[in-house]
Amino acid sequence: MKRRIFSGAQPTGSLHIGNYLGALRNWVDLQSEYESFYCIVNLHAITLPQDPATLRQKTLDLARIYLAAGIDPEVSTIFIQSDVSEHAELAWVLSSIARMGELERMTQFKDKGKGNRERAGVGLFTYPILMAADILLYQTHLVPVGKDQKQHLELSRDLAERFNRDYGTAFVVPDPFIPPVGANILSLQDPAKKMSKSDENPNASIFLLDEPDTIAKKIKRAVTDSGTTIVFDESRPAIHNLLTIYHLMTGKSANEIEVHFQGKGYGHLKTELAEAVVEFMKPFQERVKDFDDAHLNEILKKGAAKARIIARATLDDVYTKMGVVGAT
Ligand code: ATP
Ligand code: LTN
Repeated sequence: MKRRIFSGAQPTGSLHIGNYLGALRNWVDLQSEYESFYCIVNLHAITLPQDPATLRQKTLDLARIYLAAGIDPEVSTIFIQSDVSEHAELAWVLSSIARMGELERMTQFKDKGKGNRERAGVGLFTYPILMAADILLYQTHLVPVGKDQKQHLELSRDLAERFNRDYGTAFVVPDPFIPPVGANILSLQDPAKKMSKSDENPNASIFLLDEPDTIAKKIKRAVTDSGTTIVFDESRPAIHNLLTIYHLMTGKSANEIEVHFQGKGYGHLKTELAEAVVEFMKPFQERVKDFDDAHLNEILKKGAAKARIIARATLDDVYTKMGVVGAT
């Protein structure tokens, strides 16, 4: 039997090349080797305020992006989180075994809650428990994510191990898959931050659906550093980031790239990088138009039906092990 993958993205904002290079690309590459489940995590999205009509639209748009990126619905299961209510149910169970202290240590809560504990939503605080439920419901072996999710994955592992120890084995303990290159694409405007959907500066991120002109403009405006040589040097994060994107978009090796740009300036690098990104994105941007809403809904419905069977079996086992039973 194939080992399982689970991963997901939130239907908020617009997907950027960081999401693609850190996560989606690996979902596509690994989908046939594993039995893969790719979820649109709308229940995670509501941990911050969302406009209902926009959220509805973005949910379907994200399915379109999964497909255009190369996730094959004949191979992988694609579904919407809220279509499988077991996610919320298992999250409740896990919230009873998770500890305040371990959630307090989650850095994403501190970032997204903007340090204001009094006003931050409780859902934002317990967000990593829902993520653990997502993963553990499917007896997942591998979770391909970007580096920012590493801490959440560690919590998922801890919760699985704790439950298995206290009540008997119900869960596979999942491993993260964080790619060696591309797991932390940085903001084009501030290399101290990761590229993020929620960055208020639109020049910080290249979105998967950006027009070629916009891509070129954003890259032209990207901050660089005071050096002049174009080499992979981690102590110069801005140039390192641009070169990493170039490497992943062209498939050229670091050595080839350094030789290619020897004696050339930042302007030259930016022009070639923009061309490479536009070229890379072209087939994806064409494919996105291929999927109409009816077709997407059909895929998502089928996906949810398949996911629900596995999710229910895990939840029944969990309830049985804990002595949670209804009237018979
Ligand atoms: P953001 O922080 O960009 O607002 P998010 O992390 O909340 O978004 P999701 O859509 O849930 O966004 O993320 C999908 C995947 O993209 C996750 O696996 C995440 O680790 C990955 N990811 C997000 N930002 C980056 C980045 N800058 N570099 C690499 N991977 C990233
Ligand atoms: N927390 C993730 C999204 C997410 C996820 C998951 C990723 C929710 N559930 C399960 C992998 C597996 C994020 O914010 N990027």
